[in-house]
Order: sequence, then structure tokens, then C-alpha cells
Amino acid sequence: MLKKISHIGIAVHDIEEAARFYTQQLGLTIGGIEEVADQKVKVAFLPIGEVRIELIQPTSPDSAVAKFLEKNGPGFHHIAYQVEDVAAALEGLKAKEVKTVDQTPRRGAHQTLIAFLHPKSSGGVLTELVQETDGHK
Ligand code: CMX
Repeated sequence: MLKKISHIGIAVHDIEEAARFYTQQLGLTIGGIEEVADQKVKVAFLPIGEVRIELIQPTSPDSAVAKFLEKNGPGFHHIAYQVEDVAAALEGLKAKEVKTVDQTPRRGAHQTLIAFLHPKSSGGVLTELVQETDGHK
């Protein structure tokens, strides 16, 4: 079902400030910054090999990421796996009694379809499934 790791999400208070470590000290390049209004976040992707580091900054105090930052401070937030068909993967996992955050897929950054599994079902690791669509950037 899983094809590869798509990205690793890191929660940050300020993308520009956090990105300095990845660009100036680790030598990565920002592939783009995008607002995902639906999730009340702004994200920056920094490609490394086939994987991307995703810096996530909340754009509203009631964003899930704002709540995470309040409780834990900045740091690792989620892992995202690429799948061929996110709706089918979600149904398959629900049938295996995995608790999901999303009941159906929704739009993610870069014209992807995404769904989150609940950390209570995955050993405390927030897990995202990602399907690239035709318009994927
Ligand atoms: N990793 C691990 N555990 C997490 C977590 C995370 N990133 N975020 C929240 N939790 C835990 C909390 O610590 C809490 O645990 P306890 O019950 O043991 O205290 C539990 O999940 C519930 O957390 P909460 O703060 O009460 O928040 P909610 O129930 O409102 O929401 C969650 C939790 C995971 C459902 C919500 O954060 C969510 O929907 N996340 C997915 C959406 C998201 O993060 N989008 C931004 C990503 C951007 C992108 O890549 O597109």
C-alpha cells in the first residue's frame, strides 16, 4: 500500500526563521511556500532526495498545529507516506480498525489528496497518507 515516504512534517512558529537552519546551515533549498487554508497552516517544502522536509506554521490560533505548538513546542509533527489511492488506503485501514482523523480524503498542499490517521492508532505518531494527483507540483 505504501510507496515511499513523501515528507516529514516539522511544526514551527515561524517558517522564515526556522528555514534558516535548513538552508543556511544544512544547505537545503526551499522548493516553495504555500498556504493550506483548509488546515489553517502555511507550509514550506525543502526537498532532500526523494523525500521533503515540510515546515508547518499555523495561520490561526485554532489550527491543530497551533495547539500542538502550545503543548509541545516546535519539533517533529507527522510522517507522510505516499500511496497510489488514498481513498482505497483509508477504507482498507478503517476496515482494520485503524482510527482516522479524516473519514474521506481532502485537499493537501501542492494539489495532493491527503488523509490523516489518528496518533492514538499509530503509536503516538501522527500519520498522513498522500496521493499525488495529475496537477501535482
Ligand atoms: N503527533 C502526535 N500526537 C499528537 C499530535 C501530533 N502531531 N497532535 C496531537 N496529538 C495528540 C495530543 O497530544 C493528544 O494526546 P493526549 O490525548 O494523550 O493528550 C491527542 O493527540 C489529541 O490532541 P488535542 O490537542 O486534544 O487535539 P485534537 O484532538 O483537536 O486534534 C489531531 C488532534 C491529531 C486529530 C489534530 O491535530 C489533527 O487533525 N491533525 C491533522 C491535521 C494537521 O495536523 N494538519 C497540518 C498538517 C499540514 C499538512 O501536512 O498538510
